[in-house]
Amino acid sequence: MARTPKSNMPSNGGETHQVAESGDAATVLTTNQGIVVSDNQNSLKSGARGPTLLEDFVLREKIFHFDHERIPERIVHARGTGAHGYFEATDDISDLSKAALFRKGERTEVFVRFSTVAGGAGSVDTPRDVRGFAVKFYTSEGNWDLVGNNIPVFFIQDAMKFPDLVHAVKMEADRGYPQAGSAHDTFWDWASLMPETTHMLMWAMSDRTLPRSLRMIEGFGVHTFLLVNEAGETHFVKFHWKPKLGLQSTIWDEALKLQAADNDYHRRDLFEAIDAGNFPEWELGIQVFDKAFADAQPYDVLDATKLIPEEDVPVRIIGRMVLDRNVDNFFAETEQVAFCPANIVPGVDFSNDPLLQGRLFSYLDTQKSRLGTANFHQIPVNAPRCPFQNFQRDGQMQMAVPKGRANYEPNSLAAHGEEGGPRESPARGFASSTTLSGEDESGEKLRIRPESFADHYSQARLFYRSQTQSEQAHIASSFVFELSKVAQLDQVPPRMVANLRNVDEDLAKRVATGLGIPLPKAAKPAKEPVDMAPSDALSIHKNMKAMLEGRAVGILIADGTDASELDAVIASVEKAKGKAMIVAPKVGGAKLSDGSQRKADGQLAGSPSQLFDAVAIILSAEGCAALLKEGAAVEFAMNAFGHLKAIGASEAAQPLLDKAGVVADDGVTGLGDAFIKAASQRFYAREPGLRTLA
Ligand code: HDE
Repeated sequence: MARTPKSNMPSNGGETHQVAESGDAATVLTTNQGIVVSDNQNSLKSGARGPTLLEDFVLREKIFHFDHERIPERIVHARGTGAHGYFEATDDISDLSKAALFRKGERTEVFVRFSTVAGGAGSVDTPRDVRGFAVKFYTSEGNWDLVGNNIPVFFIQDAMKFPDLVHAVKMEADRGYPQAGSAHDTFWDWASLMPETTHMLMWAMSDRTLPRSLRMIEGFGVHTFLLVNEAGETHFVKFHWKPKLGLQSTIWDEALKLQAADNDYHRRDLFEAIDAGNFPEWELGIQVFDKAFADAQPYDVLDATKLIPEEDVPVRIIGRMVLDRNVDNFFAETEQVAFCPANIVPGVDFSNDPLLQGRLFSYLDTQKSRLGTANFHQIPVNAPRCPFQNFQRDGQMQMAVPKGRANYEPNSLAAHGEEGGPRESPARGFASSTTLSGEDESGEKLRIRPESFADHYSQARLFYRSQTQSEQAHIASSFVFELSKVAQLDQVPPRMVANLRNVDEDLAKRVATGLGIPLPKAAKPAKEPVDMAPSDALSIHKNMKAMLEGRAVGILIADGTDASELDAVIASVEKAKGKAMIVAPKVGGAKLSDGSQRKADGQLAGSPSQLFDAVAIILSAEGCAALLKEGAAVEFAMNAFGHLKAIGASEAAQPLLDKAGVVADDGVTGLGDAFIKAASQRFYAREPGLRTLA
């Protein structure tokens, strides 16, 4: 019984057929072989209620393709989000590097992927975790991948330890939890036995791992690299990304509550900002130094657990990166993008950092396993934008169709009038320059850690002592929180605190007191730490910008809210380049004082204040009375206060503030200019009155 469904006509199953309006080949649904599909709702059966026929190639192809939709997720950095943009060189550094992308005024297309490290692809956006900051530059001389993090140092010094680090931090082998977090036995067991992790742990326990937005994080190349100029001269270099919106982090309680409010908080924030034309932007900076400087430091510049204080080598800004286009397809682009630190262009080179050297192998290997073929470079998001050709052939999913017989060289095919294929170019080609960098490159074969890598505590101390009081309290409290989750309380936390005694006595005492354990004997350091001059660049609080740009203000309203007050707040938030979001008990909105109905951007129950940077509460007396009975409204104010945010409130909203325990301070204002000024910042001084910090 043949059926020829008409446009949008329900079929026998109550399903809707959406039929192509014209026979145009571009709009009709086809199989992967280009056969036009006549029915995308029903499989081919023998009789209306009979068995499905194996002959149904449309069904078989559709299900077969679906069965293979997933690919292995990244072993680390599985959860991420990406965007397209461009890099523009703004300063002439031809004396340092011959790379075309650094020529002043040159624009290079980029793809950036931000990620968390420990969690699976389906985990949440806001655990306490390092953020990956990977940039693929499609330069005119080939692809350069700067695969960095939002923290300038790393947990380990040698690639040999990476699988151990990752096994320890990811969910535990026998029980499959916890997901996306380091607050568990195996991580701290391992970390407390590895003093070289101490500096990175300080960063990981700071608010750096709780970013407010991916648009408000720094990025770092971490390793020391080399810049190479036309004359072949080399300099050491460290790469830095500095966000235009300044640094901003959430606080721990807020991050926890964000996990309940919006699992996709960071990816949504990035996507919506780009979608609205508010393109995130970073400056690219370099710290350049030579062998004489490197040799004079108390640390080794090849050791990825060390940074170079910006006070010692200032960061010179050489370009800007703007992300101005969202992906069209998450899988095709963000999931399939394959970063490899080994992708490098003439003018940049690797140093002998043993962690970097290991990465040069790992990423190519992982991409082959993840994407299934040596031809992953042909996927559009990975393909260079400049011409590329060689004699590599075949393999799974070969997309190119090379012509002719030239798949080897040398060949003399051109002499017979055939295509001879490409040839090497000593003049333009990449020539390794590490022999010029002054590093050791000859000697015995040794499995050894250099003596110059032995100091594990001086820079951890430098980091801690460069923080504000509030930041120090956050660090101490996170150590307490994480170590409190460790079951072997008598073993692991004392071992960790023993290491912390080499960082800072006060920190160690705070953590021991917070855990309620006796202060253990200090661990014996491999090398005695030294005091370094504190560096303001290491503090988030000293690098925040008081601005509403890029931030969101949640405005709680209810029936009876004064329309002109509401409009005035929205106008002043938008004038300050902030985003005003109306929250009401019902998403259909509220009936305002002037009788008009105002639609909400979010329903109160699903739009708690942790989603916003500041809140305004604009209520009439009746509206306030109604909201006093709503737990979500009381929590809206209570959490905004607890998360150190500005609260601007109408007079009639006072009973709600009282019920929420909001007490007057600089961040609690009326609705005028004072609120806009307050909304551009956080009120860290409020915190000690609100919760016990270590
Ligand atoms: Fe990675 N890392 N890593 N890593 N890493 C991966 O590659 C690895 C390291 C970083 O958005 C993997 O494609 C080793 C440092 C980022 O796709 C894998 C070592 C830094 C991303 C891998 C390190 C990073 C990765 C997993 C020690 C900061 C996400 C999937 C020798 C400078 C890239 C993949 C993206 C991803 C290996 C250490 C940053 C397995 C062996 C240090 C941002 O290849």
